[in-house]
Amino acid sequence: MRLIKRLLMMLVAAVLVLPVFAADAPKAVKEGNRYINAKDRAEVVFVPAGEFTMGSIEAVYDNEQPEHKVYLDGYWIYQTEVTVAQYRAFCQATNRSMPDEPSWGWKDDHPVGDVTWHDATAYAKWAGAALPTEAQWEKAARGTDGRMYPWGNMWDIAKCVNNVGTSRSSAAPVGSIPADASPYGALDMAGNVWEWCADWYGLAYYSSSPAKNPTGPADGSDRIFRGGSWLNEVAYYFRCAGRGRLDPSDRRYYGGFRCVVLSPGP
Ligand SMILES: [Ca+2]
Repeated sequence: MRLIKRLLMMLVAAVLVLPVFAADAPKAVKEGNRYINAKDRAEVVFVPAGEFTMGSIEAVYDNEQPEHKVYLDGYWIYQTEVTVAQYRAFCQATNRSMPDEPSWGWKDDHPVGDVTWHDATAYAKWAGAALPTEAQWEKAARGTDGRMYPWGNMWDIAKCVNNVGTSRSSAAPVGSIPADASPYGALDMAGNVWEWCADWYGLAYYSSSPAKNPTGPADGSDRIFRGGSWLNEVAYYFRCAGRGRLDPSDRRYYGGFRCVVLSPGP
């Protein structure tokens, strides 16, 4: 009986603590701060306001040129891609169907894939968030020093979920490689799954984009898709400046997303 009483007391204590955790918002906005997004329990990291270097000097594709300075207001970005468990909760809450199951099955801690840009946008809205702009995505991945990969300038096969000679056959749990951390602590920005961004794709957009908070061309046919995936076999695709694109109604089983939050609350 004593054991049962103790278990009941622990249960009551847990219930009392939960609402406090759910309201766990940052008390101050500063670099390194983190909080949990109440809606989907996603961990979110802060990217402080300021300039960063966007694009590449020596690009294989012209669409990364010119390298240029961009100023962004501060924002919060999900530490990892949205997971299968999070996306399933969204589907259940909004009466949607899950995408087709991948060959390795749905695993709760894997990034969700096979979602369209419209699906990703709907999730972000449901979560009280948004898709990152292309500039927000790139700054979160590379910081302010113009580095090539989230961890630095040298390619390292061990530092992201990739298929560069690894014969991978699936995605991996989000955040499973701590060394794949950006200067702000965002994980999996190189590899695991490609990630939708909010912007339309524009081949020459960098030649005319605004220097402050760019949001992409006014229209287009494809949306931005960033960061490479577990399926890519060439290191080139994992560079922070690399620009992928895809029809917003298309879906790839190696493509998912993460969100940004502009106003995280008190
Ligand atoms: Ca990724």
